[in-house]
Amino acid sequence: MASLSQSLSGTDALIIVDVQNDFCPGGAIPVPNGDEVVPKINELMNLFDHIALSQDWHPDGHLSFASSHEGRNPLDVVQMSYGEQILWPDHAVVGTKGAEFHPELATDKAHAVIRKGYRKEIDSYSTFFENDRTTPTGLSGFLDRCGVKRLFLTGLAIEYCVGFSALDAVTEGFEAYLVQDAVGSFRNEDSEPMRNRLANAGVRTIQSSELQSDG
Ligand code: VGL
Ligand code: ZN
Repeated sequence: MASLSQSLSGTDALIIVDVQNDFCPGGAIPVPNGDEVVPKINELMNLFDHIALSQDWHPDGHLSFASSHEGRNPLDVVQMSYGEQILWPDHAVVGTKGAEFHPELATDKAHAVIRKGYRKEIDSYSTFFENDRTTPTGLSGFLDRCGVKRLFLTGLAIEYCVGFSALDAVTEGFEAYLVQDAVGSFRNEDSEPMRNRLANAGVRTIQSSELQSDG
């Protein structure tokens, strides 16, 4: 088999999705071993000229929280103005420890921090568009202005925020790669449908060991 190894250049960007305490062990919606992506992502940061972090950033009483809907529980589905919305435990609340990035994530190396989900009525899984599918986060503008063509996606979690970010990356005209060993999943068994959607959309997969800087 031909080597999948990719030489990186100035038109490549590393996208790090929601590596926050609430998505790591001990957090509100933990990804088992979610913190294991941190050292891998920190190493990858040394290879890229463009690095963007996303941060799930919800006000108190956000409508994606089950606690905002009388009699509802986490994982119930409700109807929002833009369609169906899964309800979650309170998480990534502005100003809380859970909303902060994992303490070992090398955030100093990032060039942009894109916050999402800060409008009370709209959730946001994707780092490009909120769940109404029309409100942009601004990430495409940043990447376009920097001349970026290829995106390498990492972070938490494949089923929601990483997955929808990768799908939008393709529709926004980028070539998208999922860095498999630097992406966490809530439950491996449940990530299959999203992995299939990504493959069908043309998102490629790669291991972090296959990436190298060209200079
Ligand atoms: C996420 C559920 C709710 C994620 C964010 O980062 O995958 N999941 N908010
Ligand atoms: Zn959220």
